[in-house]
Amino acid sequence: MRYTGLIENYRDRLPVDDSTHLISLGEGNTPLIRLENIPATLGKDVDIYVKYEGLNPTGSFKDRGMTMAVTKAVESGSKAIICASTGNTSASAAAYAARAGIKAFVLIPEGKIALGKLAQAMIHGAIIIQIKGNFDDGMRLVKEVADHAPVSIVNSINPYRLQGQKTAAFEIIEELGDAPDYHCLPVGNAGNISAHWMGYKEYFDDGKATNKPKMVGYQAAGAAPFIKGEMIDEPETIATAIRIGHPQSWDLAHTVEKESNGWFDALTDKEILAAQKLLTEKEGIFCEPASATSLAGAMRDIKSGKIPEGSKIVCTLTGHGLKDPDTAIAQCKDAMININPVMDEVRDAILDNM
Ligand code: AN7
Repeated sequence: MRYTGLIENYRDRLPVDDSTHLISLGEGNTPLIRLENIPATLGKDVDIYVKYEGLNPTGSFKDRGMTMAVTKAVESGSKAIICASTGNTSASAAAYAARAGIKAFVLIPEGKIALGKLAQAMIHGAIIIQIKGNFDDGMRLVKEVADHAPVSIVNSINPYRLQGQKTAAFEIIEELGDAPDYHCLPVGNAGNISAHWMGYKEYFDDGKATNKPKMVGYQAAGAAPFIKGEMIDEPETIATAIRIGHPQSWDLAHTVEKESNGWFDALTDKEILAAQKLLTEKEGIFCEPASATSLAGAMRDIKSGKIPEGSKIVCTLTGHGLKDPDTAIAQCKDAMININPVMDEVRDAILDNM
């Protein structure tokens, strides 16, 4: 049967009924790829899977939440949606609004969103409002303006977003036959880690899994309020997707940490970029910098033994590498060979590099 998106697939577990008109682009059903080469480089006996959310329609996990949020916005008669975004939410909101035939307003931090995401928001026809401030400023403004203009907020404070995003946990349990031992995610607003935990608990409670994973959230060191234990006013990281100092799901995420016996930790930009490159070079999988935070953290905790040998680990790769071509190219300065258009020079280029 033709796959037609996660709402249709998990209709009984989501807040829709037969009369709901679904706004879908075929999101969800993303590959769970077992890493074949990286575990050996760690010298540890572990099973690592990456959930490649970059293969959603707009290239990030946000589509899981956006299909629900926009479906419900349209159902309630809304003609416009609004969000603050570090990039991916704006790309997703723009696409689903286009699909639904409604308007999208997106507030983005000036100069701080990756090129691919900006291109998406622009080409789908969103109204882009650049602010001289960061994501947290944008989020504050979105909450304020929603009381003064006829717009539906589609940030993850919209509960339908987390409902859609919980389906990633369902897919993982179905593929593995049970829940993993550890689930590692990059954390910004902490909506996604909270949504995954909802999904794991729901399947566990219904007897579809015999265990629940420890949830591990990794942040960028310059934007790590969960590690600092308080909000941060000037977050900074090359992983612009998670350049967030005032997480919206602060309380939810702390509950997840406690209930799952998980933890939060932080990675430097250098560690994040190294993990992104390792994944591309050793496994052929290209994710954006923020996404690599999950793998960078898992690798560190596997090496130290905090995640023990014999564990089954899932790392969510939240967004596609093509979202941020500038950062990728900047990591590969020496990768090109320039020649004249003659066979000898091509041959030499090959033989010199075998
Ligand atoms: C690639 O687009 O917040 O912890 O405005 O784009 O659920 O916030 C993006 C977040 C991880 C963090 N990885 O997820 C936005 C936005 C990528 C992301 C996160 C984001 P949450």
